[in-house]
Amino acid sequence: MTPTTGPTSTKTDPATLDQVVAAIRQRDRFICTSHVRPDGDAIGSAVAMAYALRALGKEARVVFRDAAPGPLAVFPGVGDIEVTDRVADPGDAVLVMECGDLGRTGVAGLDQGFVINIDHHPGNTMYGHLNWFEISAAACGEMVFDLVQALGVPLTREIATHVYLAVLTDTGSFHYSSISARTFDISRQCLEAGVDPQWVARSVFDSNTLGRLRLFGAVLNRMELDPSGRLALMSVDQALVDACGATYEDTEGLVNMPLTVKDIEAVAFFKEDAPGEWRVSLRSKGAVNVNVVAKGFGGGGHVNASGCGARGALDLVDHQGEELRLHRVERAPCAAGGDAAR
Ligand SMILES: [Mn+2]
Repeated sequence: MTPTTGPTSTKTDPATLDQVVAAIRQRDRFICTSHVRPDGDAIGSAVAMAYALRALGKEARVVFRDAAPGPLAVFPGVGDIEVTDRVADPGDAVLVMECGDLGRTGVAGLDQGFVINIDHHPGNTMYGHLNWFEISAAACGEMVFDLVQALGVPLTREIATHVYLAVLTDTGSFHYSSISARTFDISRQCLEAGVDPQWVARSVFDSNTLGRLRLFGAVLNRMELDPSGRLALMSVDQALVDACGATYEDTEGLVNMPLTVKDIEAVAFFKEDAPGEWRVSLRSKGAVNVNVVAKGFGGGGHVNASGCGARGALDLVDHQGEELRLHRVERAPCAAGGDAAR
């Protein structure tokens, strides 16, 4: 097991799942949502949950502040996602998945409803009327899988496809330390339910635009290493994005590329939101803990994947021992939610 920081595993007792099931059974109209700039786990968890609720004869809207990443448009139900930053009617309950705090949704008005918090991010603020938190889940989609079973809903191909999407993307294509035997057992059941893993992988990973490929090349070309050769520093700004004919969304996944080099153990990827204002994505391998760095800057996330905000120049970052330290960069709140991911 990779050591964790912050609140260590507080796996909720099984009674919590029963409470969530009971709360769902008592209600009819739901909103399913997740975080801004949704990833595969956010989309997969919310859409799978909506399918399960509809199978129970309930009404379910899927609401996101931002549209799904382009490659996910081909997944079932994604076309029905409502993109908005405000809901007037929160229904009978709001299922918030994958969010450490309610603000991560970027959607106003959700706090007016009965909030069910389903999440696996360390540091979850337990903001819901019901809070189901499992730090050991490799993806929020694993929790959704459990909930679907507990609700007695058959694992349809649509639900299984979204659970598998969540697991595949949140484990970094089965790379990360969060993977358990359960992860594979859930994946097995998804395949038995009709998921085509090759179709999912090709849809997610082999659906890039040319602009995205050019942007990857440009950013990697100007990547720098610290003197130890263990820390990679990357940055992107609007000018580079424009020059490549890409968008900021096209940087998704790019932060993980340097870790494919054997000797590189950590990555700091600075994305400029405004002049001198950076959203920082931090990634690492093994015992290198980037969560402590992110926390020092008002951000958060996981041991191997965290995010924070920062202000200042880029040449002020270095690497000490097993810890990354960002020096002399003014601490900034993680207003944009950073890019904790996963
Ligand atoms: Mn996740």
